[in-house]
Amino acid sequence: MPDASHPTPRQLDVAIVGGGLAGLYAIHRLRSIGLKVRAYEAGSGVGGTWFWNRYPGARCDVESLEYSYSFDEQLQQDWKWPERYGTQPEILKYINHVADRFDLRRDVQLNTRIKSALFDGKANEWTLTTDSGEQVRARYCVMAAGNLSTPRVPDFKRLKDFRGKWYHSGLWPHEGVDFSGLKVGVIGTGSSGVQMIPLIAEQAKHLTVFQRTANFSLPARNGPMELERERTHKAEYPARRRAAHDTPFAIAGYPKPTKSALDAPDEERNAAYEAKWQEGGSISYLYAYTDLLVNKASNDTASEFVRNKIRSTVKDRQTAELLAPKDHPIGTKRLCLDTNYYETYNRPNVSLVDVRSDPIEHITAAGLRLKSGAAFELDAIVFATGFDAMTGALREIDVRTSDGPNGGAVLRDHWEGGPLTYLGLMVAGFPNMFVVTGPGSPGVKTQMIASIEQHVDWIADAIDHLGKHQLDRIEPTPKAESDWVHHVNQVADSTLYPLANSWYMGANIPGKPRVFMPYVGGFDRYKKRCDEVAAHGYEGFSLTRHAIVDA
Ligand code: N01
Repeated sequence: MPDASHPTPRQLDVAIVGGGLAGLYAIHRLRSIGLKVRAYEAGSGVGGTWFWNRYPGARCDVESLEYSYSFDEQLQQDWKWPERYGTQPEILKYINHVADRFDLRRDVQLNTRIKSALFDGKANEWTLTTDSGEQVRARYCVMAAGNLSTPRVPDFKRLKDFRGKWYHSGLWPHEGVDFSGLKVGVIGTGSSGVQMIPLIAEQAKHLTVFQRTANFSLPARNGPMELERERTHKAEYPARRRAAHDTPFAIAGYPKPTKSALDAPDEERNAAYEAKWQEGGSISYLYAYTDLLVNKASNDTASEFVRNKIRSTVKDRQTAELLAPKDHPIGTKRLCLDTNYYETYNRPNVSLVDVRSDPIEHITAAGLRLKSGAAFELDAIVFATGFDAMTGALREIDVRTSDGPNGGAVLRDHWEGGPLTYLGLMVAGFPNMFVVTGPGSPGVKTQMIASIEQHVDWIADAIDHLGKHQLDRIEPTPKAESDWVHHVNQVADSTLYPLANSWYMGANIPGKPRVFMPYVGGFDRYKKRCDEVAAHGYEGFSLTRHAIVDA
């Protein structure tokens, strides 16, 4: 029921869920084909991930000249990135600039969380309901709610008893946190933990890192933007962006590897890894040889190189061994980039605790206690414990249809055994609902903004195509969906990715189905497939016309 304060539902062509990089580009692109659109954003500002993740050291692990929109040549020429990798405040500033420059804010409704989305088959229309009870009707719905936007605090017992303050990396206070003089505990050593640990260590009286799984991290080699590099990059921008479309990660400029790591003599191989290590960045390293992500023996050489770097950096041998990952091949979990991460463990005020062998039993008023009984006194606890990735944001919305071949469908039920999509773009049984960079798409394995633009362009073209052909409904066939899911799994199974307990697999959420969610066949292959599907009259989709009946 609509709230009394919102008696008349707003009528749109497209309702967009999310006001991050994807939602904002969707407003711009869909407006350009004459559609009435509006984005609904839970935060009090635009920016999505970059609005929420304000923890110390938060910055992108893709270089700034790449990690930016390409849709407007003047924008990419004008914007000046001060550093090789953008910091969270810098990226948020950029996103706000884009919102102003393209007049996007008038179609963003902030402080508004979408609670449900119901498709009425007779009216051929989605009705979205917000947390204040407002209803919005739209022919199409674009889910741009993010892949890492549902923060997860593990279910530790007695957290409410803790007398100190606790924080999650993805819900960081806007005013910042001063850890000076405090005993701080950080739980989690993924990308967020690895970035914040060196900076918290500089402030805190003592920092204890609670590590369950060691992660590989490479030096970012961040620094001020080199002016010559910026000049050449900008001179070649359009060509570089086009070239990026023909690469697996949607980033151009890395020489394509030509041989297996096993075909290089030890000395040559170590020299290659050393050069990549000195250069900084993860793509360059994983792209050193053709088979680092598909051949375990090849990967072992790259993994061992980094383990040896950790051993030579961290002075305490036991700590070094704990930090050296041995349970997964390098690159099969998101490879971290850091500034002084391993060096931080040489500080006298930092200690590492292995909570794999001795798990956290519960939180106490004064800190936390491990299963063995060991107790730690803490003034603050930071959860760098990740997100309900890829499906969390959509599962939090009650998405359903009012009718269908088997009665109404419920997205949570449809995805009970793991997410099902066709091309990561649409879900069978949920007409006119598009997903941006969702499960089944390569999004999270690429330069994300390139994927966002590619997805949104495809969606805009599809809606435009429908309009031009007097059609008003699109949905994938169940067969196209199951074939795609099969293909996504087959491709993943031909790689080393499934060997890691990663958020790609849903492994970080107890009870979540273990299904490999991203498409790891590469952005280039994926884009080609999407283009072919469209060129062949939206192969695998059913496109129809429905009479509109007033509700
Ligand atoms: O989260 P994570 P994140 N007890 O899920 C541990 C992107 N990102 O926020 O591995 C103890 O990677 C967990 O341990 P385990 C990027 O795509 C990008 O760091 O499950 N520990 C792990 O160590 C990234 O991959 C950037 O055994 C527990 C950690 O918490 C993604 O976001 C920066 C635990 C969670 O790591 C997520 O990164 C930041 C428990 N009960 C993030 N539960 C950049 O662009 C969980 N953990 C650089």
